[in-house]
Amino acid sequence: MTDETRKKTFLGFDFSTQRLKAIVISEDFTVLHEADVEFDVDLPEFRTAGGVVRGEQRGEVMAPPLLWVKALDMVMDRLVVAGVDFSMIDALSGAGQQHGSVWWSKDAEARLSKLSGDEFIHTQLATAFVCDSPVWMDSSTTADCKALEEAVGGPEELAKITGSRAYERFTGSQIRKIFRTKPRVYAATSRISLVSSFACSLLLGRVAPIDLADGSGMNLLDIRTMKWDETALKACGDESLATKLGEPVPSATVLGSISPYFVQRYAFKPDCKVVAFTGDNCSALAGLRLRSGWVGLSLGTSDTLLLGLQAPAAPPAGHVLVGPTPASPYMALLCFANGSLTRQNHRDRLVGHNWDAFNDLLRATVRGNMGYMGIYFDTAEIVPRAPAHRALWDASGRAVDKAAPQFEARALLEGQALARRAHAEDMGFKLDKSSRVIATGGASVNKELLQIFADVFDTPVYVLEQHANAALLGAAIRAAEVWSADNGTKLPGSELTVSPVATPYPDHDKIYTPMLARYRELIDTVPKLG
Ligand code: XUL
Repeated sequence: MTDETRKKTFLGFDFSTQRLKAIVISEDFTVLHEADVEFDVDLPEFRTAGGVVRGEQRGEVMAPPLLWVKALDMVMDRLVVAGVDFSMIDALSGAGQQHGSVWWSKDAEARLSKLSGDEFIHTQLATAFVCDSPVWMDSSTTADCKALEEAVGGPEELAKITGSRAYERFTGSQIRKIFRTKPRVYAATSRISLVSSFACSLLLGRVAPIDLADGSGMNLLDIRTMKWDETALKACGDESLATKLGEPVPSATVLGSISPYFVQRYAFKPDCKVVAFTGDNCSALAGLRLRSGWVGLSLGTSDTLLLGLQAPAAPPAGHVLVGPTPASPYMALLCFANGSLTRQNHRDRLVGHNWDAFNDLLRATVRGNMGYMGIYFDTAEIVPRAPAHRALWDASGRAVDKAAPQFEARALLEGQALARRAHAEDMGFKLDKSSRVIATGGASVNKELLQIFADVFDTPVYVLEQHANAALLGAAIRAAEVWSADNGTKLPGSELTVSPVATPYPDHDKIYTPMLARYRELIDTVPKLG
């Protein structure tokens, strides 16, 4: 077979909160192989819970970057066992949980450039990081957010420039906190990466640039000029910050060829291309190929609502980011921190480790839940900004400590769906009879959950037929498409198809319209963060 006639394959990674996933697709986007590593289970030595560790101060949430490095070693070996022929891979790319920052030490770049194929990467990068990585669940930077907003002229001004008012998890305020509270860590740092660009660096063999889409989740990037905003940089660090961050690049960029480490150890071809990695939500948007009127609903550790935009506009929703593909130059994003981890916690509490048993509970009570409603914030919530809190009410509006398990199960999921709809509406997401919700992420395989979303949103819910995880599939598809455009080689590609999994019941309106109004009243009574 000549190089021109042999089928091409592409590799995608997703460095998400709880696991690292990898996928190999063919040139027509068929899934060929998959592997994953679950941090808590496969790497117990890092003592993470849900992929993160809690810090000493209230709201601090981080992850040790070596965990992710070791997971990469592991997932590569699992791909070998799955039978992947790495010499057939033409390009790779990836996605990473958004906002988290990785702080490289002064000798990191040199170490990255001469990794020896005889050893695991994690043993060679043991001293490459100066601190643990603050991640998106961190809510400890409220004071830094206020200072950043003040420095640029207020929250609206910051939103106008960067697409978002200041949020605790956004990387600018996280950098400011380290600059302020740990000056020696800041000084010892040569480069700061996002989780996506850090992961890309491991494959590239040098510190990879931050891509514009994930870079716009930092409160530091001017989303119109596509450059770092000087005033925001100055508010978050010193004159070395621009160098520490490096110049951002468009997400659709081929950064170079794979690190020789992977050629030696896994027999990749030396010219296998590395396409810039991006944020998981940006990658999901690329994977979902949303058409006008379609809204992406990503049900992962966090739940997010995603929308493609043609222009930056004033934020119609929580955040406006630079889009990951030329087809979506901008995107809107709304993020809820209490997603799958919270669902799992309460499933375990109510019925043990079993989704079927949990779904049986849901079916044991009616839609509308006989008036029981609940708010379950196991971790600080982003929308609305609220500390960890749990509340449950009965049909008469009385707060109760607990209810029968079936009522709690339905109160949790209906409460989540109502919150997604209420806050999406408040922030300008337009959902009407012509809308479609396209669900993705781990929990999108749960039809009972999707039925609740269909009823509450008054919209049919669809899923991608090709894969339940659009961020992961999107990573491999971006690798294929960016490689193809760069290389001038046309790929057969394929139209991704969506199929309906839940349609609203005829009486959904009678049940959920009053509940939506009740949710709005109840959420007002819940404590909020300052
Ligand atoms: C988005 C956000 C989360 C993370 C989770 O703004 O904070 O969705 O990307 O992976």
